[in-house]
Amino acid sequence: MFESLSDRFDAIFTRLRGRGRLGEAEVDQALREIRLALLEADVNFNVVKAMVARIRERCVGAELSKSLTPAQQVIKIVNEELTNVLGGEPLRISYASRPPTVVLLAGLQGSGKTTAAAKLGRWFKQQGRQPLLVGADLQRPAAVEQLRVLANQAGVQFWSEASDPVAVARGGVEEARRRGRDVVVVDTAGRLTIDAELMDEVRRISEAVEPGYTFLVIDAMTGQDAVNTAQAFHSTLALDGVILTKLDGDARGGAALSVKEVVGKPIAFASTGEKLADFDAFYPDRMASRILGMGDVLSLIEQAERTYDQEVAARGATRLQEGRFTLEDFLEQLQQVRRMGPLKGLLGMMPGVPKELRQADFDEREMDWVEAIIHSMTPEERHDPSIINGSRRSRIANGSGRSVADVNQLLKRFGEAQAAMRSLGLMPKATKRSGGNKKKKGKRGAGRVTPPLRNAPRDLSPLRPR
Ligand SMILES: Nc1nc2c(ncn2[C@@H]2O[C@H](COP(=O)(O)OP(=O)(O)O)[C@@H](O)[C@H]2O)c(=O)[nH]1
Ligand SMILES: [Mg+2]
Repeated sequence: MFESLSDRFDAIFTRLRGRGRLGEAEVDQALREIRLALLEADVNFNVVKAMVARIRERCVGAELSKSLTPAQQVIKIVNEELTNVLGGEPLRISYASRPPTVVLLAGLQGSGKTTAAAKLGRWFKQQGRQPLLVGADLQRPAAVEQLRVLANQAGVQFWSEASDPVAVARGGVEEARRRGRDVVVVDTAGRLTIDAELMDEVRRISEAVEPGYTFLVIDAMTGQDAVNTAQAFHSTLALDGVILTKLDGDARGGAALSVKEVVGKPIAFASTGEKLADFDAFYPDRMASRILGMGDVLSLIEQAERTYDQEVAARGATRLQEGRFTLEDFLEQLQQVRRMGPLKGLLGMMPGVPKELRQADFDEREMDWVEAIIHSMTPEERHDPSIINGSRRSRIANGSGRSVADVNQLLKRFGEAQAAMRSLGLMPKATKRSGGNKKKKGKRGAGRVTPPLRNAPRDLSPLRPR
């Protein structure tokens, strides 16, 4: 579902990230591509137009966040607008103070009403409710039987009788009261196309049972037709929301992206397969992130915005560039990153991080140890680790409760990191006296290697804003 759109967004954002500064031209280009991607995903033209206009407006007025790169800011805006288009907040069912809460399902034939009724029954049951499914589709005897079988599979109670649909629906609500059921889901008959008779029937059922919720079931695979159907139904029947089915079969997703804006009613539930379990409440924000292929990167961005002190980050970067990056700076950066939460959690939220790494067990204590060792150094030592001789190493080890080998290991890693920065041109070659330039790394500690401080500085580098 949404694969092609996801791929398009991925390409657009990758290009955007590759640019340092984003001027008007770059943003325009990205917006053109976004517009095309949405249109190709069969999103309603007016919806696309309005959405792109809003994104443009916000990008131009750029709510400049100091801790995000320009590309991240654009992505954040696109994600928020996509979430809005998909409905904003997820629908929260409020149950009738005088039970039962009646839920009426309407829709064209084959849209997935009967299946959705059973799935909804199962969902309500999971919410701790006692639903009753009522079969009011009396056009075909098989329809009632289908619901009975599905209800049975879902472990949900079922009721119907041979009379007319309005009477069955009304009778179903009375039956629910008798049985002490607190939710009633009424399945109704559909037609191949919208006709007056069908509309009249659902309307009469609706008047008879006064539903708390009327959901229109629409088949996502029918694209913009689904949206037009929704509009037609909404003009007759006051809809509370839409149940979008067969999302598993719809690679484009245009219907999902158009319903809310065109009909004015949100997607309440989404069905993604034939099995009863392939169904859930619809979460616009999660769906948007999924379409944008971002893992949970937005939570990550928000976390960074909340906790990352941009001034400190900038100070670190400057010192790096000037070749004055010391253990003191390192400690400061490390603490910044750690404030964002456990490393494992952060990696879990980053897209593109290999699964092995996401699932790896990080020993957060190792970072505690690194901090302890640096804390046990004097300011002079932090500025120029090359003065840390044997007796200083013992003192630092004692002070931090770690072994001399651990101290050696940290100094070695820091020396190597500086060497790496130099080779990347981040630090001038041997022009400064401070830092680890003069240090002969690993000299004293070599040969006594303890478990390396594997996860400390190196793994943090991707988290530093560029
Ligand atoms: N792949 C897939 N099939 C679905 C989904 N929802 C319903 N179906 C299938 O669509 C067909 C019509 O569903 P049904 O509930 O009988 O539609 P109704 O005529 O509106 O009651 C059935 O074969 C269902 O198994 C879905 O989300 N994904
Ligand atoms: Mg049916």
